[in-house]
Amino acid sequence: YIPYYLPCPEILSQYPQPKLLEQRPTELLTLTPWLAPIVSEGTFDPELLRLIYQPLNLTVGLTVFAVGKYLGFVQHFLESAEQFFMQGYRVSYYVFTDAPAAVPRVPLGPGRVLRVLPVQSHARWEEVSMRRMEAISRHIAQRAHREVDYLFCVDVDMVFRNPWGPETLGDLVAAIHPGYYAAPRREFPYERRHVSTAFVADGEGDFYYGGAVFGGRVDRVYEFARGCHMAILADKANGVMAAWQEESHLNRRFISHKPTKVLSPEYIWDDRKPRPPDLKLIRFSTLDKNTQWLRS
Ligand code: 2GW
Ligand code: MN
Repeated sequence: YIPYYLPCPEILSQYPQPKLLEQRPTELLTLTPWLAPIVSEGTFDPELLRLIYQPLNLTVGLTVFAVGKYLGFVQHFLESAEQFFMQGYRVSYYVFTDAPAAVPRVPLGPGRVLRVLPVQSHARWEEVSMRRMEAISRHIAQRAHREVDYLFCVDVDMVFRNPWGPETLGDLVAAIHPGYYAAPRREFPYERRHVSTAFVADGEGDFYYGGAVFGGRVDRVYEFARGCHMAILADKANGVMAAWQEESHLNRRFISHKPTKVLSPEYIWDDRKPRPPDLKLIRFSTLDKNTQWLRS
C-alpha cells in the first residue's frame, strides 16, 4: 500500500461540508447520552478518515479463538479479514487454538502477520468462551501491548462482508447486539440474579452489546478483559455461571465503564436474520452454523 506520512491538506479540505442544520446521515441514533459516537454507514467519510489515520502508521490486532471444531472457521474468517479488515493498515492476527499445527496458512497482505497461540481445550463449552477474557488479558500483558496500538476481540464463527476501517478505532469499543437493538432494556438478556457479579437491575443498561465484538486501545482492552475475568472468577468461586457467560459480564462492565465508541449492528450481524432496511450494509456477520456444519 502507499504510505502517507502526512495528511495532504489539499485533499483533506475537499469533502462535503458538514451541515449543522440539515444533515441527517442515517436514521439511526448517532450519539449516546454520554457523547460516544455510534458508528454506522453514512456517519463518516471513509476517504477523510483514511487521510487522517494512515499517516499514524497504526497496528491493529485481532484476536480469535479456534478450539476444537471451531478451527474449521479460521480459513474463511482470515480470508474475509484479508479482504475487508483494516485494509491498508498494519494488522496482527492472534489465533488462540488447541491445535497450532492445524491452523491454515492463509496468504496475508503486506504489513499483516498471523501469530498462533496455544491454549488448552476445555471439556465444558462454556469454559472455552469464558476463558477468552483470561487469555486475552494475559496475552496483552505479555506481548500484545508491545505489538499493537488497538485490539479487537471477536468470535471466529463470523465473516467480514464489507469494509471495517479506522472509523471503528476508539479507546473502548462495544458493538450493539443484532438481536436486541429494537428491544426495551427490561427485555435485554442480562444476568438478573443478585448472586452473580454480572447482575443488572431493572432500569439499568444502555444497549445490549454482543460478546462477539469488543475492542479499543490495547491498554483499555487489557483493563476491560481483566475486569471481566476477575468478575467471572468471583462467580466461579460461588459456583455461579452467568446467563450468557462472558457476554453477561461484558454487558455488566460496559454499564459502569462506558464505551467511548459504539458500533452499530452493521459490525456484528447474524446471517440467520434478514437485513432490515435500517441497516445500509452488513460488515461482519455470524455464519449460519448449521448450514456450515452440513457443508463441511
Ligand atoms: C462454543 C459453544 C458450544 C460449543 C463450542 C463452543 C466453542 C467456542 C468451541 O468449541 N471452540 C471455540 O473456539 N469457541 C470460541 O468461542 C469461538 O471463537 C467462538 O466463536 C466463541 C464463542 O462461541 P460461539 O461462537 O459458539 O458462541 P455464540 O456465537 O453463541 O456467541 C455468543 O455468546 C457467547 C457466550 O456463550 C459469547 O459471548 C460470544 O462472544 C457471543 O457471540
Ligand atoms: Mn459466535
